[in-house]
Amino acid sequence: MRTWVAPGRVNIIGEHTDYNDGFVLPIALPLVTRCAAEPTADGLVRVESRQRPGEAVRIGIDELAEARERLPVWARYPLGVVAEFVRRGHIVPGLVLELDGAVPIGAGLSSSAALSCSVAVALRDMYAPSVADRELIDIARAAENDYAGAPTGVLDQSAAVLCTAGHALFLDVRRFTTADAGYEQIPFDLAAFGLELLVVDTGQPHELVDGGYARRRAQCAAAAAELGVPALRDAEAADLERIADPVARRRARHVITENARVVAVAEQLRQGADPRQIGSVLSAGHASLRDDFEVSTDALDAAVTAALDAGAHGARMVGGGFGGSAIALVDRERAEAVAAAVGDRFARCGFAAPRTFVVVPADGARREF
Ligand code: GAF
Repeated sequence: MRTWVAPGRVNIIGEHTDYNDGFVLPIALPLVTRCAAEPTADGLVRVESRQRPGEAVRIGIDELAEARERLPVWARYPLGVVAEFVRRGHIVPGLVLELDGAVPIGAGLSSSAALSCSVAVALRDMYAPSVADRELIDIARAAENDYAGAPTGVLDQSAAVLCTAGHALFLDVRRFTTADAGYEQIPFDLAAFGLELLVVDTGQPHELVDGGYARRRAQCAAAAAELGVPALRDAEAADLERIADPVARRRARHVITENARVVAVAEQLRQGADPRQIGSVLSAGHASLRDDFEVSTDALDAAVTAALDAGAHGARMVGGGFGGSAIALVDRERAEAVAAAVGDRFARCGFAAPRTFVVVPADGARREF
């Protein structure tokens, strides 16, 4: 069997902007999902996951399109990718998939895209080498949206496929999805500045299939429609007063200000600025997600406040929210103290102990051996 891997991600800045045609700036994590795969000619897909012992699924490729409802939820991600390749006309004679995910599930670090993209790169290499990265990303997104029922944008799949070690990926979602342009690898070498990026996994599971994420998407679409623009990417702060509903206005304000934060951070990093300078922008992003977009939680807020109180240069929740993880930008020599301070704050608040770890920008999906 050969093995492919795809990573989880953290987004440095640019949350809930992807489905508004805006900007994002993720890095890939060193944590990956591993997909060992073998082609067969028997018309079947056999898939098992090390995280789901005893739940192996065996199904005919021609049954996939109809089988979704009776499959276990975890299996809809890998099988959704196979179904999507087939739906797009690629011939898949059969395959065996053995999955092993090291990206924590529900931590807001994009374990789902790591899973779907690891299968997608494996399938591409085995059966559809002409598929370019943009289509591969779209296949993984479609599998998650349509087959697994998770209404994501393209942030996570793009990060899982396009990111490179040592860089943050600046992605203009509209240009990328319409013209296969608009992405750029920006050096993000925190170690050179004596810095580290700390991830705090609150342990509170975040679930995209829940309604909160879909409701935010609908509110953003409605706000764009009210303004008469294709997406909130096209709106400006001056437009906000034309949105009648105060909640929709706050949602739109988050998207407009967040896009501006991505552009500002990308520009500072491009210029080679000391990343400490982006810290306050990251913290402003958190305040906006907490107050305007209302997707933070008490535990995420506690992680961010405790990290900042302990000397972090900036901190924010990452991903869709409603649980999951936060990041903190810290001086290397303060990393342990900041992690300890977050742990103390969690204990005092009665939250379960968080898991904290340092990450560096890693490579996107690839064949491992
Ligand atoms: C989740 C989604 F999957 C992404 O597409 C993105 O919208 C993110 O939440 C918020 O930025 O990870």
